[in-house]
Amino acid sequence: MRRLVLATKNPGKVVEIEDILRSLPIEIVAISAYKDIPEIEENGETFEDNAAHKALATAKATGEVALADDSGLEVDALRGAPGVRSARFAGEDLPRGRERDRANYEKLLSLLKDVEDAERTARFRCVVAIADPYGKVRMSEGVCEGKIAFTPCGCGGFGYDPIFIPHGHTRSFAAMPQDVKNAMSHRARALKAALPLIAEFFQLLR
Ligand code: ITT
Repeated sequence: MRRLVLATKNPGKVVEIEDILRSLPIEIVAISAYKDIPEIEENGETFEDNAAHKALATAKATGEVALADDSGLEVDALRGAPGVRSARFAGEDLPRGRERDRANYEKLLSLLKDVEDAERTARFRCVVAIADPYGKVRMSEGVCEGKIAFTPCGCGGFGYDPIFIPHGHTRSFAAMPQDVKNAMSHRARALKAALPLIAEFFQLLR
């Protein structure tokens, strides 16, 4: 069995990535299973910078192939914000979790309070990076277009899911079953594009 380490501390991402990559003949282990991994700083200006940095640092620290996801929400009326700063939009010091998620989307809703329906277009973007301990990195990207709701709805998923309505749907990501989100999400698209890259990494390490 070959091992792929998920270089993320976000439990919502872990659930989705494990679900989407379930059919691969590899063992998938979250970084939380490892002790004494140094904290990985995330201060790049792009999703690519952050994803590559997280994957490489994790591959080097564990000695395994690592997969990282850097993602965020781009709102047109806010000229692409919160973008790479999506996780810490409401404040740098808030601890990870439901309260921070709520603070982030409440801030977004308040910034958009005077923005009408047609102007509430947005997209989730996800860059997946795969790296090995020798320094090789490959990346893929996925996008999911949609719009920002006026009020939060649903309790599934994580992050901005309660306020994001994917294009062609009437329910938010948080109001859909997980498998419906996973069939169309930015993360699912980036991971699908990453499948040949993952295969390539495991052949090279054979
Ligand atoms: P890791 O760096 O440990 O992976 P993180 O949550 O800090 O975890 P990011 O820096 O990539 O990850 O920030 C992504 C943020 O974008 C995430 O915290 C959410 O607020 C938001 N986000 C990304 N994908 C999302 C999704 O599918 N649904 C809702 N919000 C999402």
